[in-house]
Amino acid sequence: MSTFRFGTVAIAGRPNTGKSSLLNHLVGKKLAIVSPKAQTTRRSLNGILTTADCQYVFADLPGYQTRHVNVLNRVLNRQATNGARDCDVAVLVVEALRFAAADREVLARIPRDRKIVVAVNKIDLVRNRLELLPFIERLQKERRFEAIVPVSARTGRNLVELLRVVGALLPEGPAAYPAHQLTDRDERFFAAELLREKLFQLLGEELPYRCEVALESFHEKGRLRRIEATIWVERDSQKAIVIGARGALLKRISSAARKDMERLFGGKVYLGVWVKVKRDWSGDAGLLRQLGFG
Ligand SMILES: Nc1nc2c(ncn2[C@@H]2O[C@H](COP(=O)(O)OP(=O)(O)OP(=O)(O)O)[C@@H](O)[C@H]2O)c(=O)[nH]1
Ligand SMILES: [Mg+2]
Repeated sequence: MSTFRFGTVAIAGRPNTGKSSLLNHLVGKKLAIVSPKAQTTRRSLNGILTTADCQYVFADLPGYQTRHVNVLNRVLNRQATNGARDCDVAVLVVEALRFAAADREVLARIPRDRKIVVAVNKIDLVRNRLELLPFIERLQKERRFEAIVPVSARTGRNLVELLRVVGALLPEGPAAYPAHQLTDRDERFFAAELLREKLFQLLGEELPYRCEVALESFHEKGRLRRIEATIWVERDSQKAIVIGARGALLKRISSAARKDMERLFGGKVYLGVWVKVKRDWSGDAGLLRQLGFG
């Protein structure tokens, strides 16, 4: 009989390289929120995949960033750094044909003795595949990597190979979770995250960074879940934008979030959403702790 392997796999990288998309495709379920904007992920989550001979615990981490400085960004960077340290294997996600200072910063924070596999993501966007070879050769000069695997989190290309390579690096050991368990987070977590995802997807360039979501209540009665949430913004003017003319934008946001929640939870959802102002929440360590940031 072959041996069973178990381990944690940190998915690290600078913002927007496709870490959350990769986690979702690897576990086969959309758990992590995704948007075209950088710094979508603010709270790490584990996605668990159990195969015949391996249990992987993938940790989706916030993108490590150096462009903006405030208390929230420091908290996110700390999460990213700690996550890449506390794992058996780190998967460093980079974008195909792009490796620059921001990627190097992330790599520098992964301890020297950590096993690293580089996932060169978004290869579906590379027209000439031959260009990947010199790119991979350049990557090899950055650090001793266990492997460099070109993938696409969008199409799923080569993810089986990524799983094989990562699985072989995990230590031998028994599974820590039941085989059907997909994540360590509960429905409350996903409810708040799905609402925040809609803010990233439906608001303009800057506003999502001024917004945070807090769950007020979550009640399950039969197959109906009654969920109430607050969207925190930093100013009255932002509140007016999020609500929109006659509440139209807020209605679109809530309705999109509700549909995703119903899909994920497999039951009807009543969702009530309020928009409130908390001045400078992203710069206030006390408020951030109340909002659940460690
Ligand atoms: N074309 C293409 N786009 C991708 C691929 N993977 C992710 N994307 C897109 O890249 C954008 C960022 O994806 P995310 O998964 O949110 O990236 P992330 O690294 O988790 O970003 P942060 O949480 O902000 O650090 C989204 O628009 C995704 O749809 C891919 O393989 N191909
Ligand atoms: Mg993400």
